[in-house]
Amino acid sequence: MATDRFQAPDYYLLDELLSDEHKLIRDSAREWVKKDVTPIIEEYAQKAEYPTQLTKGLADIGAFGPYIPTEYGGAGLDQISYGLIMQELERGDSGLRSAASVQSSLVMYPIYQYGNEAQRNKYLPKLASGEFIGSFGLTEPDHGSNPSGMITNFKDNGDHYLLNGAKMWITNSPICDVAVVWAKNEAGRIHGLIVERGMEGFTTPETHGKWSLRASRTGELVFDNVKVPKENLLPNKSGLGAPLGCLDSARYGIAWGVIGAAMDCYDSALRYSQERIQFDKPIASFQLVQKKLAEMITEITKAQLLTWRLGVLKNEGRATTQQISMAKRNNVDMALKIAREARQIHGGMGITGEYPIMRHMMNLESVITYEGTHDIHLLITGMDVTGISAFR
Ligand code: TGC
Ligand code: FAD
Repeated sequence: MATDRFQAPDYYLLDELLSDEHKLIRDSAREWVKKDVTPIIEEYAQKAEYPTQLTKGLADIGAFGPYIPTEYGGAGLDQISYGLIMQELERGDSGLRSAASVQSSLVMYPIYQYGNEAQRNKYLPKLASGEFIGSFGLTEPDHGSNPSGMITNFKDNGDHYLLNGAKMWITNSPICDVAVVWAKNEAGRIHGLIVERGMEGFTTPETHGKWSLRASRTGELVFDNVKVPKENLLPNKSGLGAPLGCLDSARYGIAWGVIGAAMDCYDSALRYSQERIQFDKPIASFQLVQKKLAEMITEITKAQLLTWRLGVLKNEGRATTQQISMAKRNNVDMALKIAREARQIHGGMGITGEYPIMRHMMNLESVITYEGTHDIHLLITGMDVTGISAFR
């Protein structure tokens, strides 16, 4: 097992922009990842298993509902703290950050924001402590980038709703206790419903054979005449804007998270290039290797600045959907390119599990697609600057 020698790059002294509390939160997440995640994550990714034993640690570092108020079990932190936790988790593995993103922004956030007091009290503390694992069902087999076309639906059936349909590509579906599911009512309006494991007709088949996010469980949510109690409908928001509001929060976390993956790849490539001798010199002496490293640290620094500013805007309630799209798109692309360059610097060793590079690279192939593809985010920016939608 390789020792974790990670040293976080901070070329523009961005630590000076963080409060002492931010640094404390970031450092405790970083230490936890070093101690509990990096020693085992490669093995779990190779086995295609989610390390369930990490759930308690995730809860302890505040990764489940970082910005959810403490009265509901959340950590009551600000948006920059949330971002920093995501960065440290994804430095470990995108699968872990995914688990925290889904639980926090896609399950706890809608229950907190769109739910009533009874729903908040019933679900949020258990989700915050990791006693419950949540999943979020928006994507369907025939409706990915275009969720408004969804066919999953529910009908009023007296004292309950009858839910039918299927969701696909759902993170944590095979292990979830509760799922926030988006479905259309008889009038075609989208609503969120809380579906619990054990409800008759609700199944969660696993998706196998992924080359990406192997340490994360993915599957379907299938509803065959599931009787959902009426009190499980999220009452305070409906329409496509409701799930899209959750995505704003999760995409923001991803924009921070992938910087962690990029930092890990850069850090590993820098060290390897200083230690690996070819032609009697460290390969770091060669201009072509230096070009790669110099461009990596430049792109990481730009992404750190973009994301820090976005965090400030988010704390002030001023970050727009479109600004979040830009950061998600830019930073995932940046991280993926850095992973590919870092892989080259490691030569043949870069394809092995002895270094984290190939695992990050494969993970990022999912991250560039989920939560809105690279091109969908480009079209969101295009629409914002031109005022013209090019989606349809
Ligand atoms: P459009 O007409 O643009 O919007 C429909 C309504 O929604 C409102 N709206 C928003 N409201 C709140 N927050 C936002 N971010 C919003 N964006 C839009 C909008 O104002 C409108 O409201 P109203 O009142 O006028 O009806 O919708 P469209 O059908 O044209 O679609 C736009 C598009 C393509 C940008 C959108 O649908 C989209 O983002 N598609 C990508 C789908 C996506 O990101 N799916 C992610 C699934 S979850 C996931 O991947 C989890 S991965 C988990 C992990 O980390 O492991
Ligand atoms: P499609 O929408 O079919 O897109 C295919 C290609 O067409 C893309 O390149 C896309 O950019 C392009 N395209 C589509 N429309 C346009 C357009 N108008 N203009 C230009 N190009 C276009 N979903 C959930 O709901 N919950 C989850 O927890 C979840 N977890 C996931 C975990 C993993 C590992 C993965 C891979 C996906 C997950 N998803 C989840 C689904 C994810 O959000 C979708 O895969 C994503 O939104 C894209 O949908 P799609 O795969 O159907 O691709």
